[in-house]
Amino acid sequence: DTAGKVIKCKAAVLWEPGQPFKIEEIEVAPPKAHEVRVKIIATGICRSDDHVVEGLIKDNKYPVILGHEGAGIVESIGEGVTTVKPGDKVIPLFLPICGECRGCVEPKSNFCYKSDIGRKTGLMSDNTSRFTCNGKRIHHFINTSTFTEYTVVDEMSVAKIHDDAPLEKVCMIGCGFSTGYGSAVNVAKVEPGSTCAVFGLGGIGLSVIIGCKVAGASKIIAIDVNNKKFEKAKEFGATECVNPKDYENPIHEVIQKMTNGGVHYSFECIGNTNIMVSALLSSHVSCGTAVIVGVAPSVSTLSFAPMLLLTGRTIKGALFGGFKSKECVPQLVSDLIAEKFKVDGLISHKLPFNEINKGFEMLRNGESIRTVLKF
Ligand code: PAD
Ligand code: ZN
Repeated sequence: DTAGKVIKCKAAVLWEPGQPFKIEEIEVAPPKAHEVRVKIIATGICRSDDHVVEGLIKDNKYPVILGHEGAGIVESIGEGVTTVKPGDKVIPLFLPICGECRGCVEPKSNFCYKSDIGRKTGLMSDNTSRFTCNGKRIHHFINTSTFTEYTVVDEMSVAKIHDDAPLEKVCMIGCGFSTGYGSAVNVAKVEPGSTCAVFGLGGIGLSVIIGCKVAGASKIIAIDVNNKKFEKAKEFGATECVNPKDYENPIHEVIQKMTNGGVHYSFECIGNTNIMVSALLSSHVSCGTAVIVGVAPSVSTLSFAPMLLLTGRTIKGALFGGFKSKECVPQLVSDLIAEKFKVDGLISHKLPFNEINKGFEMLRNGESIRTVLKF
C-alpha cells in the first residue's frame, strides 16, 4: 500500500525549453487535503505541450512535467476528498471547476479562475509542488502533469469516469476531442445545413470536423498545408479539402469563392495569428462567426480592420470547447462507450512512455495526428 507515502516513479522532465524530455526517477509526495494522487495509464501528446517545449508560452515555469491529455486510476486521496476514491478511473482536467468563482457560477462560462492557464504558477492550488527530482523542485503544468507514472491533482481538476472506460482511448476526452468537438457544438453552435471551414487538421481540427458533422453542417471545408491530413479529414466528414499552397490567391478569397460569399462558421485550429484573420475573412460578411481554438504565442496580437466586425461578423474563442469540465467529461466518456462518437481515428500512433521524444518528433514533422503514450 502506497497511500500516505512518497512514491518513486518515472517521469518525463522538461528541464528547460528547447530541450528533449529526460526520463528521470522522481519523487511524488502524497496528496494533501482536497488533492488526489493518480496513476496515469495513458496520455496523448497535444500541440499545446509542444508550444511549451518551444518556449512560446511566456512565463511558463521550468523544470516542468508537461502533459494534460491523460487518463488513469486513483491511487490515493487526501483528507476531505468526496468525488473520487482509490481505484476509480479518472481523467485529469486542465481546466478545473472550483464551483465557486465568478467563472464557475456563470452558466455560460467554463473558465474557472483557479485555472493555472493564465496565472502560470506551475504549482498546486496551495502554491507548492508535489514533484521533486534529485532534490530539485519540479513544476506542475496546468493543473494536470500527465507525463509521469504518478501525478497529484486538486480534486477540482479531476473527474471520475465510467468503470468500463477504455483509458487508452478516453484520454482524448481530456483535451483534443472535447476541445474540437465542443468548439463546433457549444462555442459556434453549428446548425443543420450550415457551412463550415476548419483551418488545421491535427487532433483539434479533426475533432471540430466530427462536431460539425454531428451538428448537421452541409459543407465542411478542411484546410491544411499538409496533404497527408486530408484522408482522415474526409473520413471524419470533410466535404472538401483545400491546400492553400495550391492557390496563388489568399486562402480567404478561395473559401469566399467556394461558398459564394463565406462560411457560417470558421475555426482556427493551428495557433497562427495570420490564419486567425484568414478565418475571420473567410466567414460571411454579415452573419459569419470565426472561432479561435489554436493557442498563439503569448506575446502575439491580432490586427484587423474593425469594419470586418461592423458588418455583422462575430469572433470568439474558448478553452476546452466550452465544456464545464468536471460535469461534462463523465458524460462525454459515457457517450463514447455508447458509441455516440468515435475517437479511434484521432489516435494515429501508440508508443511506450519512454519513447515520448519520438512522439513529439512525429507531431513536429506532421507524421502523426495523436500519439498516445502507454505506461
Ligand atoms: P497539430 O499540430 O496536430 O495540428 C495543426 C495542423 O495545422 C497541422 O496539421 C499543420 O499541418 C496545420 N498547419 C500549420 N500551419 C498551417 C497553415 N499556415 N495553414 C494551414 N494549416 C496549417 O496541433 P493540435 O491539433 O494538437 O492543436 C492545434 C492548436 O490548438 C494548437 O495551437 C494548440 O495549442 C491548440 C489547442 N487549444 C486548446 C483550447 O482549449 N483552445 C486545447 C488544445 C489545443
Ligand atoms: Zn491540449
